[in-house]
Amino acid sequence: MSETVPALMPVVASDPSLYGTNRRADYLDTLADIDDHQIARFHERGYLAIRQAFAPQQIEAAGRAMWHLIDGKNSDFKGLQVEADKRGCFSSLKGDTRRDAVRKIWKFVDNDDRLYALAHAPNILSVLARMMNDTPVLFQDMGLIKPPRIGREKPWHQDCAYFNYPVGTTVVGVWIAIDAATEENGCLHIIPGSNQNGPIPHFKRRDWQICDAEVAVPNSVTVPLDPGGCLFWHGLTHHGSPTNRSPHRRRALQYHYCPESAVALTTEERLSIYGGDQLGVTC
Ligand SMILES: O=C(O)CCC(=O)C(=O)O
Repeated sequence: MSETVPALMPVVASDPSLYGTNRRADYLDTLADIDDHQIARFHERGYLAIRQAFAPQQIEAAGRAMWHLIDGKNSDFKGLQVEADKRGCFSSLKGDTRRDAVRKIWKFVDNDDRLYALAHAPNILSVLARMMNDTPVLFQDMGLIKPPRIGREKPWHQDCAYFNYPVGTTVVGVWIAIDAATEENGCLHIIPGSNQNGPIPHFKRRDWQICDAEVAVPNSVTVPLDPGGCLFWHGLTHHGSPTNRSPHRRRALQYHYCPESAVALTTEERLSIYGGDQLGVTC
């Protein structure tokens, strides 16, 4: 998610013992179901999952926008993260071979009106404002792609371990399913209530992540979503996603917001909170 992410490594199947599938998240049907009680639940449990947040036409348009950027149709756009072994030949790749070589796109909201519109949808911003009790400011935009059979694991982490904001800042991630996200193709797994335990040490292992031995897998739930479903989660909520070993692609958009009044930390200050090595913790 940031400069701390190591270069992509060969795809290795995620360890199934880290990703339980026995329990599902609780869901609301639509954004209109988010009342004050649900805002309080968000702070208690660290997430709200919404079955249908966006109209099918908006999601189809966002999916086309992602392909437009990945297919190289917008020469101003430079935010592609391509697999290391495809970087040399990427410009000559076409069709699915090209699309499957990309793991991540970012910094696109100013390049595409369709993706900007989703990030600034009034009903999303109004939910965020109630969660933060402040005006939400978009500070990161990403598209996350797990191609069929080779989509990578995102190991368990807290998003706030990547961002330079003080503990106590309500950072919120909004993850929008563009394709169906299933347990087979690498949907998100989260630990309800883990946001209440504060920051925990992160280590550079397969990624910048929580130590595998510290993940409370028995408390985790899966968050499958149909296209147009979305997940709001608190920046301290533990979450991760396994590899995609299915024949189905999984694309998602992920937007991160902070309160307008948030102040910035330095990276050193952040690492003095989240950096396992700096804290002298072993993993
Ligand atoms: O899309 C995913 O599988 C996980 C993304 C994620 O958790 C992140 O980038 O922080």
